[in-house]
Amino acid sequence: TLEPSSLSGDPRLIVISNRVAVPKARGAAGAQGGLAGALHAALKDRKGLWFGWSGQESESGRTGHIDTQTNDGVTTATIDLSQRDIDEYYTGYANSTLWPLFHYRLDLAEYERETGKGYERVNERFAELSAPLIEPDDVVWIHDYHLIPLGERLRSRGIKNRIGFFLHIPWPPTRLFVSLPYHERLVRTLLYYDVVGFQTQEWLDSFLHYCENELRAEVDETTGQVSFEGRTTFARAYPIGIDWDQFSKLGQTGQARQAQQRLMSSTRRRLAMIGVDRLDYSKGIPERIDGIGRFFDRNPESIKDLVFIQIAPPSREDVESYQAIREELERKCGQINGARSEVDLVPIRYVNRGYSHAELFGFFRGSKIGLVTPLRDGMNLVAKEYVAAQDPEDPGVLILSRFAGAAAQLQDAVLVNPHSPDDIAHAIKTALDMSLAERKRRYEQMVVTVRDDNVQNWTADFLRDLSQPA
Ligand code: ADQ
Repeated sequence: TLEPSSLSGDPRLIVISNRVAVPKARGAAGAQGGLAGALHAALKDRKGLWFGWSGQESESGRTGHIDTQTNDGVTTATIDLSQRDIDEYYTGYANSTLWPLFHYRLDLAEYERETGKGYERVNERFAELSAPLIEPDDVVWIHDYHLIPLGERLRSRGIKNRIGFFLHIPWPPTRLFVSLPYHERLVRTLLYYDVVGFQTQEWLDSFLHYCENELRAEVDETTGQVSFEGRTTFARAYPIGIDWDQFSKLGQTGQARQAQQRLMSSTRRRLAMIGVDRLDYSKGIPERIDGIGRFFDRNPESIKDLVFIQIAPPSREDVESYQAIREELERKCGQINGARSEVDLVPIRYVNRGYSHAELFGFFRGSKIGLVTPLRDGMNLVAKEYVAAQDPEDPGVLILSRFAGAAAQLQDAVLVNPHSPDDIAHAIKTALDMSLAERKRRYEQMVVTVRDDNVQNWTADFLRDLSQPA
């Protein structure tokens, strides 16, 4: 019998990312959301393979043990890492060097030789263990800042396949990026890919600027073609989206309805404003709380009409700056609540846990204002989920940072400078005063983008470019 993959003629797909979302984790509360589902769908269509770290610590990574499982036509192949690998590659270079630098936080970026070496060592280990799994016609798609050098490492092992790379986070301006020791070495490895994808034109432009001005590569800005040392790479913007079909259906689930009900009955007549983020300094949560504090200072009478709910499960707790942000947030929420609460009235509810997408849908729908105010964000899918969850007849207002990648697409949000408490306070006032007609007009513009630029189209666009030699 003909398999679907041979019917469509698509080559087999290999996805390589730091972590692998095993099928049973789908739909569970967590930070992988629509992306894991979309990659699974693409892998399923093409009888693909997903390779990455298991998330487990053990010495077996050294012996080259690969744990393989096949479910639903998708094979996952995972390896463990040693504690030293995790400390240097993951907690160290990826999350304490590249993450802060790429989010414009030079003040938090640590430049340590040892972790840089660990990063290269683990990328080499990924290449060593994944290369034998790659067959000549496979198309290989590598994800995110943990694995920038992996394509070049695979090439050095003789892999000639089409290999693409997608960066989920911003690409910083050249003047910041050159503060990274060995920055040129890192960018050179990117030019071994056939296609390099970014979330927005802005990040793409920064990358091309570096290639042209630091590397002296030949750059065609209209096509994104970068020619360097006899090789050609295409750099393009592919804005990621949500799984619209799956997410928009959640509104019909009992879980979503109950969550909305629970939220609304607990706030009684007060209007809910909501923020949902991983607890990360890039998300601008303390700055958001300052903005809300400023709003209450200016409009003390509104304490009885408004409640702000911040959902933020801890992440990357091994990194010091993440412990610091957690403490800062607890202090700020405590201060505002201490100063402004009544016995039966607490202005800020701060919840340190994750929820399922169905529950989040209900919370979003029950909230008249969605506050998405990262200081810097590759895209930000929460902004899109908030829009997707609104009632078309009575939609809430999205307040969105102009520094989120999503702002390039969601121009009908109320755009703010997340560093400015005044700006956030003013935006809240604007949202509260907004007429139904205006709310609907903005929602209708945004929902078209959220629906059409969905994660399936993102996958298809990237793989189309990767599969066709240009
Ligand atoms: P993240 O920084 O994790 O992703 P984001 O895109 O906002 O940021 O969120 C990803 C998913 O996590 C969303 O589906 C969201 O619902 C879920 N999530 C967030 N907080 C949650 C919570 N408290 N409880 C449950 N689920 C929660 C990185 C980049 C982004 C980019 C994505 C995808 O930093 O800029 O949009 O990858 O490319």
